[in-house]
Amino acid sequence: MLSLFWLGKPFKLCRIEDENDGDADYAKLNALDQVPLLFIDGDVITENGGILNHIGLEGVERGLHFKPGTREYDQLNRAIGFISSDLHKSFAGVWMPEIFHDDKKVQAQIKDKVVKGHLHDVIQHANDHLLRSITLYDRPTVGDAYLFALSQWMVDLYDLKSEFPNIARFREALLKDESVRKAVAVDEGKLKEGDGRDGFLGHVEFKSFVKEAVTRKEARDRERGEGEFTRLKAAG
Ligand SMILES: N[C@@H](CCC(=O)N[C@@H](CS)C(=O)NCC(=O)O)C(=O)O
Repeated sequence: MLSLFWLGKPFKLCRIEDENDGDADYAKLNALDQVPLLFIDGDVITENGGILNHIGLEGVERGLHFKPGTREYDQLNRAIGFISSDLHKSFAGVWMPEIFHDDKKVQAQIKDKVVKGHLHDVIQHANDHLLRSITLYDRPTVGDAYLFALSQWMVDLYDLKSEFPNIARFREALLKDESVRKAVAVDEGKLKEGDGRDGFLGHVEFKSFVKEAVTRKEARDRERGEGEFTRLKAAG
């Protein structure tokens, strides 16, 4: 979401306030039933890496990504890969310990072990090797937007200033940015309306979004004579 604020093109947000608000038809948009999802011109893009590269390449001139074929482009994709596969997924033991064990007591032990062990090590890597200065690449990119979103989850788990000082400095620097503060306010449910200045046009309700998006996606798939992954399957 932060990367969309930085891009500045018109967008609406759809939030799932409560998992019980689920809509079975959402799986027609993302068979993994996960967020985030970017719906653009009747097409669906899922996976943080897929979405961020799309937004980033729209915003190369704004500094959100780098031109394909450059060393910086490869480096930023590498960073997004690390953030997506290592860092993001390492929170699973904290947010969803039930996928590892049914017993609540064991779940609490899993969470504790992950926070003190594996997750700590991965954040340490980000702190020591990923953050060269106060941002990933001397200017805020879509990678920084992703890292910032995950750093929001770290705040309640760690004393960032003493344990991961580079992450703490990174957050402090980004929080001076008006778009970052807006994105946080939206995330906390404190900002509902957009004034369109930075592209934000407010919210769209979940069920009506799913209904319209499914209709448009199916029409688009029919036009092209393909479903998701058809071409990939044919190639593979
Ligand atoms: N590989 C996906 C992971 C996305 C992900 O883990 N999303 C979580 C929220 S942070 C989710 O939707 N969880 C619900 C579920 O898995 O049912 C990506 O990078 O976008």
